[in-house]
Amino acid sequence: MKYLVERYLNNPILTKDDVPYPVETVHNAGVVKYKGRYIMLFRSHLRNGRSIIGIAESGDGFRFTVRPEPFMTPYKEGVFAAYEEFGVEDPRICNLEGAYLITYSAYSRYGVRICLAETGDFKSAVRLGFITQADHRNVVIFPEKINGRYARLDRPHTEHMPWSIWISYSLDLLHWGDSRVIVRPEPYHWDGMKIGPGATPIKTDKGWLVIYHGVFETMGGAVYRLGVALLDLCDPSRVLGVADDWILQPEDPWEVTGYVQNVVFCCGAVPEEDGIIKIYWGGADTVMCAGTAKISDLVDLCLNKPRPALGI
Ligand code: BMA
Repeated sequence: MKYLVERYLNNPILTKDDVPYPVETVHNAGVVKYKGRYIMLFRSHLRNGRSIIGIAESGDGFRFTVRPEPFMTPYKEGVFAAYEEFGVEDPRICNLEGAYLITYSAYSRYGVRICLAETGDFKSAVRLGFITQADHRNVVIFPEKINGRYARLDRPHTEHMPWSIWISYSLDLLHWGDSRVIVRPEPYHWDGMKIGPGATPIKTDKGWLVIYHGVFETMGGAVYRLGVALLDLCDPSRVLGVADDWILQPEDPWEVTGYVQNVVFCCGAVPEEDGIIKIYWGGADTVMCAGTAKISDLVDLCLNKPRPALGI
């Protein structure tokens, strides 16, 4: 059966061999258009197993050139050093009011939390602060204020319910609250074990399109797939539809085997003016891949073939 996401013929688009400094993987990248070019912030494992963030550029969104130096490495001083000593991972980029905001996972002996950084030129980034406590991952910020407030999706961990997608609001991007859960994993479904926001939400005429990852546990280990949900434009805590079908699963050899087998994991997507979206995903936590889809097809899937958002 044909999927709604068409894989780029020359996948993988970026591997460790394209990186001019020693790394073991290239994956889970945020991507954004900046001055007519595509900027990719990608995660790489070093040989000690900890991660850093590199930067690559492209004119067409598929053929990327990696810059000679990493973009972000764990901070060495002060409060940032304490909370990212084990590495920086899975960056998302949001163009908001002319600034480029980067949210990434900071790992340390105290757990994983999300740090907010900002850049205006992609030459360097300034860390603004941690915007979650420990045990949060996958923060994506909406690219505009909604009803006077900034909004974000994230995925706290908890032992008491399956790991779900939450929404929170802020007046200053640093202090967040009014949080509520909006989408839970669906029991015995492809996303039954846990879910998390992927790319920065995409504004469409029918709602905010959210690409998320969902995980299913098998006897052979966890399988990471991608799915879509649609949120109300004026009140994104209102879920208009979560598609029952996944839109992408590990199938290519570099998605099925690698550093972690059976993983497609999305941190970035770029909507184009012609109604096509470029979707980027890490394959098996090892390489970067890309594909395209019609935005209207993804929106229709959410609306026409929904599954319950919060279950019973
Ligand atoms: C998640 C995160 C991702 C990773 C995925 C698959 O928990 O660690 O960064 O891509 O697992 O290993």
